[in-house]
Order: sequence, then structure tokens, then C-alpha cells
Amino acid sequence: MSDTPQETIEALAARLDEAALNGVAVPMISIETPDLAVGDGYAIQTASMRLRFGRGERLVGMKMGLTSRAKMEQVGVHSPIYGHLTDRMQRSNGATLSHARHVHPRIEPEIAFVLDKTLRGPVTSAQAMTAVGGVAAALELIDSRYENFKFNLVDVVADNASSSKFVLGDVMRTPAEIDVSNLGMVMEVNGVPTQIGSSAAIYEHPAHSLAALANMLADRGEALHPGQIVLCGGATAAVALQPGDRVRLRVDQLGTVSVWMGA
Ligand code: OOG
Ligand code: MG
Repeated sequence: MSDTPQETIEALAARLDEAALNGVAVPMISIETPDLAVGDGYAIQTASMRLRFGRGERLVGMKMGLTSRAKMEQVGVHSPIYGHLTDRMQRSNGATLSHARHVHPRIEPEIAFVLDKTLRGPVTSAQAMTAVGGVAAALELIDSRYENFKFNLVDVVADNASSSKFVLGDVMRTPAEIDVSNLGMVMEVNGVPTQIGSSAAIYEHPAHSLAALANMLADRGEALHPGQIVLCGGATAAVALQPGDRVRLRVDQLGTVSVWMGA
């Protein structure tokens, strides 16, 4: 652990929280405070979540990020990370989002798990899957609060892994009904297939992502709980959205999920 004072952690959390609330970019925190460790990044993330919970937001799940090669290469950070999902980040399938409320939103195709049991690491991928009640297609809207969507590992961890909004598809299958290891995923923007991939790109198997999340949380004495949603990470690079863009993701056996980026 580093010896970063708690007041520095709280001040940086407040800065990132305000940037997210206002949709206005801030400089990378690592410029001003270069000695932060990854653990400090998670402490800042946790402090920023406390600010959200204080405003009445409710935790509904967790997200993994940087679990595919394409995503790591796109942002130049090569370690999987996690973030928190709250009820106010969730939108319904087909929802309209506001471009103006975001800094520089990007969209990415994901697989979501909904847990029906407690999941506490350490676990293997197979053990992790026994806690999964449902599998769905998902879109995640990421919106780094940093200028130019540029950050290092500590910066992005502190910024709740760039998470902004997420949408689940309407089709929910049980793990017994569907093999999630290699599902085709086609993300269309304005009707044009823009990213084409497979769930196999997500940490080689989305179950591996879920287990890695449970194991990272276990290191902090935390667990996943029944009812929680887990986003396993983008299967392809994310796509920058402009006002008016319509996005539709099709996933083998999991139907479609769509959003419209309004003004
Ligand atoms: C970091 C968040 C990554 C994913 O699915 O890989 C992420 C970023 O790309 O800004 O959500
Ligand atoms: Mg993501």
C-alpha cells in the first residue's frame, strides 16, 4: 500500500465525480500526483462511489474492463481492471442517450452475467459460472473523464474504469442453455457493421473474466452478490459516437440490444 493521505484520495474522487456529473474533461490525475499506486486508484474509485451512494445511487453490479486484446491495444493499458455499476448508469434496451451530457462517449459490445448466488473468490472459471443465473447481450457506453480519452492504469481505475452507461438485451439465457465461449457479436452503427467479434475475445472466455473479477474482489475482502450484473468487458475496440448515431449489437443466441445517441 502507498502512503497517499486520505484527503488526497477524497479530493481526487470529488474531482472525477464532478467531471462525470458535468460531462466535462479533467487532466489525468497522474500528472499532478505521479506517485499514486493502483491500490490508490481503487481507493479513489471507492471514494467516488461513496459520493454517488450519498446521492441515492444504488450498486447493481460490477464491470470488468480491458479484458480483450483489442481493448488493451486501443487505450494502451494492458491490465484488466474493474469498476462499479449503479442503477443510474443502467438504461433500457432501445433507450436514447444524451451526447451533450458526456465528454466523448464510446460504445462497445459486451456479454453480461446476472448472478443468482453469492460469488466469493478465490474461484476457477468453472466455479464462477455456478453463480450465474442469466446471460445477456450488453452495450457499454464508456466516457473517460480525462482529456483526449488518454490515461494510465491508475488514472482509469480511479475513474471507475471509464464506465458511464450500460444496456442489457431482453433475451436472458441460463448457462445451461447456452455455451458462452464463442458467440458471434456484430455491432452496427447506423446500419453498418462496424465491429465484428466473438465472446471468445473476452479474456478468452467470459467466464474467465468473471472469475478474475471475483478473485480481484477477494483480495480486498469483497464478494459478488445475487442479483448483481457483471459486464465482462468489450469484445472489440470501442467506437466513438456522434449525436444521432444508432447502435445495434447482435449476439448469437442472445438477440439484439440497441441505443440511440441523441443530441
Ligand atoms: C477503459 C474501460 C474498458 C472494457 O470493456 O474493456 C472497458 C476504457 O477503455 O476507457 O470498459
Ligand atoms: Mg466495457
